Amino acid sequence: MKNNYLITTPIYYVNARPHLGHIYTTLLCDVMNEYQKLSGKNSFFLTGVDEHGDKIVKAADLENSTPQEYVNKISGIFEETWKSLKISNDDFIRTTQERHKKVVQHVLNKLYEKGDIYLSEYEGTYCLGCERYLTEKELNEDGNCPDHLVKPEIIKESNYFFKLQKYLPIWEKILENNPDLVKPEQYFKEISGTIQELKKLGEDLSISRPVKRLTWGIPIPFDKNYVTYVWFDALLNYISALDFPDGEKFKNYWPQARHVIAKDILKPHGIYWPTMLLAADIEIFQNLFVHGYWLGLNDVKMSKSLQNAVNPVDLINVIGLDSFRYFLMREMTFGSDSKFSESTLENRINQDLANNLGNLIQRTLSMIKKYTDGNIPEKVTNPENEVLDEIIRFSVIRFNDFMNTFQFSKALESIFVIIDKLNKLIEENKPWEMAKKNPSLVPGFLRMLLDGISIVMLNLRPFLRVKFQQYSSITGLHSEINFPLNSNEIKYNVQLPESWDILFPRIILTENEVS
Ligand code: ME8
Repeated sequence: MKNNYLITTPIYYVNARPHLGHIYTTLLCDVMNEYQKLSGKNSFFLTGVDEHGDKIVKAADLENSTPQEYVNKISGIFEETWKSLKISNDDFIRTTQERHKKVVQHVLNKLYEKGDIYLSEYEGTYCLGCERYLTEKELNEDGNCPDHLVKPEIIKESNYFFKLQKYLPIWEKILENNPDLVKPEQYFKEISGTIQELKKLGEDLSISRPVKRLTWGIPIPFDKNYVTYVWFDALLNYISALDFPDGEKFKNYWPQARHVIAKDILKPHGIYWPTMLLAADIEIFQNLFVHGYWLGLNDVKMSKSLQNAVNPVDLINVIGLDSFRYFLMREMTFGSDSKFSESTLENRINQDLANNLGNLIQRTLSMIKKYTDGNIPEKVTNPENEVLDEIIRFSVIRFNDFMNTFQFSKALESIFVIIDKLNKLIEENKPWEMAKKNPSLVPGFLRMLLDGISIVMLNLRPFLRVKFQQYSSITGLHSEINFPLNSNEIKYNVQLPESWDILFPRIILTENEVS
């Protein structure tokens, strides 16, 4: 069981096409999935779409479609996008699927029978964008939702309520005993703070909507006048996709669940979901990993509703998928916000990939071509080698520590320490002069560089899938090596080919190339 790993993205609303924010979270999970697989885990990667709620009905109306026609169309676009980005998800859950509805109704019945759901009246400020009531404290100084920048509606109605208050103290205790459950720490603190606020307010969670206001939802099984509140419905995707309650997937993967979200949906995941799990007698997830926002113009969270979202497909066509993946993973420090601009993208790719890594590879392969006639030299041991081995050993340990906690930016930085050292070794040892003064040392020196590069490329596999394949087909590097890497396993075919394409060309992004 410990060898299993479940990774989930949020299920995205289908009121618009995927934008950079959705793509980021999905790529992040894809990189982790790949990393876990390379580390010998049975990793299951779940993503999907959230198809119910007011927002979807409004979006369908605008297109003169029925909600079902509309969600079929946009869900299809999400699936196609993941295919075109080579995302290796194992399942794609849609909340309109029967398998999902069945589980939502099962859980609702269970909680109702247990007495954890009751009918009551409520009045509050409701943000349609967030699909939840916001407390006064959550509004900005203009009284608007801070994410959607619109005034929430005042809504008063009878609804079914889930006894949130009953489970808050239990959840609080669990958090106290598991300080690593929510990462990074600032979000752990935020959840602890929200628990205190909610306890003070003393309110439970409304989990239904009257059909006279909304029909596009999962019917409440014990009252046909209501449908299920979209968050109560959506959060259950994480177990309905695993065939809860009796499915093998649920038994095998749920105990190893890791959820990845951005901070916009911290409250539903950090408060509603765990209390729902507690009420349903289901084990709490292992971790909740929370990232920040990609910011667009004027440093505002990128989102389709604000019309400031980047269309990444155009960019990817220009710079390639691997470079794009690398940029997103390197640029955003996990947990913090990041600004997206074409100039940062261009600089990052040219600096890190073209100049540092790309040149290192190109120079080393060209020297092997020149000084050993393209034959991969034999390995020798020398003092330089030992220093480099120590740097590699240290960097790789750091890489793995950072990878396991989603700190991909720092993980990549650790690998670039090796790249910098290899570049420095070339500058200091000047193999072109060595070839004149001490030619017998050249092959061993080049082999040392090549092995260093191979370790770099093997570690970068979860980020640079296509480039790694290209590198291993040039060098004949045997690629069936899992994490943790053992440098003794590094083996090559004997000869470099006559020529090869440059792995990391410089990119130029002009106004004309990207719309
Ligand atoms: O909230 N920066 O769906 P959603 C970074 N259906 N990530 C971003 C982002 C940005 N500017 N914008 C969006 C929902 N995201 C619910 C979820 S889960 C049971 C239900 C990413 O379409 C990020 O992962 O609004 C964020 O949490 C998610 O998209 C919200 O997607």
